[in-house]
Amino acid sequence: MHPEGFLEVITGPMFAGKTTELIKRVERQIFAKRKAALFKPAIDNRYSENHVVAHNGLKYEAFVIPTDEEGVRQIYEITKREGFEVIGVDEVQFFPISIVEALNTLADEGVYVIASGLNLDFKGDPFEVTRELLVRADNIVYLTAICTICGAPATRSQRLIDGKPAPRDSPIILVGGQEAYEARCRRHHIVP
Ligand code: TTP
Ligand code: MG
Ligand code: ZN
Repeated sequence: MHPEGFLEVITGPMFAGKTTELIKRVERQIFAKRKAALFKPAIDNRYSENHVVAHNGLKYEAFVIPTDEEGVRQIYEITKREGFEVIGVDEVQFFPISIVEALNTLADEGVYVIASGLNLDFKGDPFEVTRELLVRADNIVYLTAICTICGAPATRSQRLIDGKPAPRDSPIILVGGQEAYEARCRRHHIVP
């Protein structure tokens, strides 16, 4: 597909289907007989199995990786050691900034790298890792969700604490799903 190496970034707010799009793209490469793997941060325990079965019955490996410098080294070294031609990295915003160089180098070395991650945090400020990947990307897949208030395209992730908008000084990292976040359009995104 991209024998010359390629860096693709899937981004947008929560509930946009980024993970689904990532898996779809990795599985399409499996159908094409590429050796592929998925990496996901250990921080997110919403899914944890170590093997994923693609729809054609073929398996590919899913590695759960710590979100530190050692984890970044692991992604690079596992990819080289196993000779993966295609790798997907989910929730890339949770890894340290060194992942940008690691993934960009893998792409330079011929790997088709697909990274999925949030562009913006709950405040609407950029996640540095995603931003730095986006400017280096060979292709960007920008997805939107649907605003829970008005039904317009949603580009923001609203954090809710006890049903109320989270204040600006709330910590950046808070793993969660529908109990803590909603997709919102710009007009309905509130940061007190
Ligand atoms: P995502 O995979 O982006 O959320 P999702 O699964 O709803 O979206 P998609 O369907 O597009 O895959 O996961 C985002 C994670 O990041 C989730 O655990 C919440 C967390 N998070 C933060 O830690 N800080 C933030 O500011 C925001 C917005 C999310
Ligand atoms: Mg996701
Ligand atoms: Zn709205």
